[in-house]
Amino acid sequence: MTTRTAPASLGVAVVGTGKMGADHVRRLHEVTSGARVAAVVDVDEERARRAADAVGCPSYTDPVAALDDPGVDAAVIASPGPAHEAILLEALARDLPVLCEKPLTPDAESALRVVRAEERLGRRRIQVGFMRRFDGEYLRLKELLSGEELGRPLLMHCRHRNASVHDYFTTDMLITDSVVHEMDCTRWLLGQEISAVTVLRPAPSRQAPGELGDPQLVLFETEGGALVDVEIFVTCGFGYQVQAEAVCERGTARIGEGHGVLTTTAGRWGGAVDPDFITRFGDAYDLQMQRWVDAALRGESIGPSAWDGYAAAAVCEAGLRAQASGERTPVDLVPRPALYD
Ligand code: ISE
Repeated sequence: MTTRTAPASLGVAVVGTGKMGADHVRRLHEVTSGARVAAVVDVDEERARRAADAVGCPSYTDPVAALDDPGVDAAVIASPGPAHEAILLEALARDLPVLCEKPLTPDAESALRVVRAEERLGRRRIQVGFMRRFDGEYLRLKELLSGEELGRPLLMHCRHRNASVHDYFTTDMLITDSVVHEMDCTRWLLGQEISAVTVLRPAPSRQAPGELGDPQLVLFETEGGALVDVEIFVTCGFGYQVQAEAVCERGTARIGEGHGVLTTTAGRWGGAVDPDFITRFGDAYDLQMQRWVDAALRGESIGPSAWDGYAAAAVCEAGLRAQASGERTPVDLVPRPALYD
């Protein structure tokens, strides 16, 4: 196993050049300081070359070859979830800092293998791309819930709406691709593990394509006795909305109301709804990347860890069972290793 010292400027291999990967290449090239895109990887050779040419770096179809490029000090993983484990293990074997888009891996068993590999390395190298933890409103909510003013959080009401989804989006993905963010936010905001999940399904919207069971209502119970409900509606049609209201002993706090510019004209008043997560969480993605680069340059790791990725995967598994059975389903979690305390 290699042990590395941090470089002066971080050479980043971006693995995967789909929607998120391409946006991260742009971000690293144009927005982030202290880093440069040192390699671009995609199984589609032509797509990799196009993305690499735009920033003037080598392109690869094999992630392992990219990690061995002498200019590469770190990796951003934005390839499909099933490809993550192999790349994460290779990165850990080279002691490389990684920012990995969610999911860490598609299931709890493989996520735990990644956690164990990081434990063997003896230090945290992986940050998971739960970008909401870098959003200004979420950060303010976290600060409020960690303070004394509002008292203990009792309930949280969340709404997560997407205008539309791709044809390949399945009913499972409402849980694993979308509600996974509320799983992470619940654990982070309340500082508690989720102990059980229940999923209720109304008659689907007639706007939902094919067999997609959209919307759904998901209920989390936490180990400290709080209840969190999540409306997930991925074909709402009107835009992208992510809202949360924490109900505490002495008050409430709401975020995601989207009070931007309000216009009044032609007998109406109103504002704009974000089209998608790239715009709604644009600043959060930028801050997440900058903080990851800064930490990597200091030889440190911050933010959501491999343990958080594993815990989210375990809650997703319970969520999928709950979705299929309609029953309250306990979450099965191994004890948290000391590395993540
Ligand atoms: C997407 O993959 C994301 O991560 C977005 O944040 C989420 O809102 C969306 O529902 C997912 O499909």
